[in-house]
Amino acid sequence: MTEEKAHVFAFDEEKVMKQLGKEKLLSLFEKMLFIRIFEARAENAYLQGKIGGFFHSYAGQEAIQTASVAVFGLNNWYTTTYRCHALAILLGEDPKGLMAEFFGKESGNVKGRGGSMHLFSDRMLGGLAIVGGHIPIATGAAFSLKYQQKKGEFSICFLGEGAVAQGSFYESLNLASLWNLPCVYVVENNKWGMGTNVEKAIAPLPIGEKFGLLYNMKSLTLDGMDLLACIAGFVEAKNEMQKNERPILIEAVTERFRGHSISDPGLYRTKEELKRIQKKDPIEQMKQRLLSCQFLNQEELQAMEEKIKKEVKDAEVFADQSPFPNPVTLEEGVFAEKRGLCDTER
Ligand SMILES: Cc1ncc(C[n+]2csc(CCOP(=O)(O)OP(=O)(O)O)c2C)c(N)n1
Repeated sequence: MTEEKAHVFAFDEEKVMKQLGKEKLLSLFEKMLFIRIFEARAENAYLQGKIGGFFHSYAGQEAIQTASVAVFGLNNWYTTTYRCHALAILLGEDPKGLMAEFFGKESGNVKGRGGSMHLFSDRMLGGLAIVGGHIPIATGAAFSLKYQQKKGEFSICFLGEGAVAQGSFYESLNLASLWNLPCVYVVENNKWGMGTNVEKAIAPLPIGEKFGLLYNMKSLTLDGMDLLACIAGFVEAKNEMQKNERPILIEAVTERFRGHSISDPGLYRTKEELKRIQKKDPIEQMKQRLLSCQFLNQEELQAMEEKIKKEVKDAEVFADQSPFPNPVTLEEGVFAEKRGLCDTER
């Protein structure tokens, strides 16, 4: 089946640039660049055997969560998948703690218990590795906001297009629609669920439009490779939700630059295909815009890169030098019962 063409949200590039202004544009660009450099360094550490378990890069998708946090702000509930490094950075988690978590160290974001797929923050309910498992959690967070009458706060749920086939997606959108929950479902359609193309996995395409119609929700389809398009789209979503007090469905069309995880050689995409995809690099697009309107010059860009590299290097040194958790404390800080299932007292 071939994907029907979605109506991609149109926006006025100049207007968005003007509204954001030089300082904000530079800070958003710097955030995306930080995420890219941080993950590249961590991948390198992984290849040196310093990081165990899985590692899912967000490279190529940075514009989506950067824009979403910029527009909605920190004071909301956020939930995402195992591809969670960027969100934790954007919500202000210390890069040292994040890198230490990758390394499985006691000083890590969740004391070395979770690894790269399970990052948390005050308003971030995961980093969760079960595909679709976090969608009801986000919906519950939206319910709690509504129940407590917390106007102006939202629950923002990022998921991959692969999760759209899960029952948890259907049940969540159904309830959110029935109960007018303040939930933003952001499907980051990077076209691949591991090695399976979206066209072989999801029957109703385009996702945003079809599922929006099905669940009686407004939907927006965004160019997820373009920071400005994402900013404009999330502003529209926020305005709409404030006006109508209804959930919303966003499909951000994107591509990931790396394999599904670090161990995936990505043989399902040709080198030419990858090159074509990388031409749409959200960071490169923003860099060219900032250079051409002289908000940034080559020396400033270099200084920015060096500053980020130093901070990331410091995080790696911190992670390297931190101790592993003491095995005696294994059960501390985890949400689990001490007694085994075969305990007869149960
Ligand atoms: C319930 C469940 N089934 C299968 C898996 C194995 N698995 C991990 S990631 C993944 C693909 C998910 O793709 P998508 O939702 O598009 O997210 P992306 O990785 O592209 O960000 C699968 C099948 C899992 N973790 N959980």
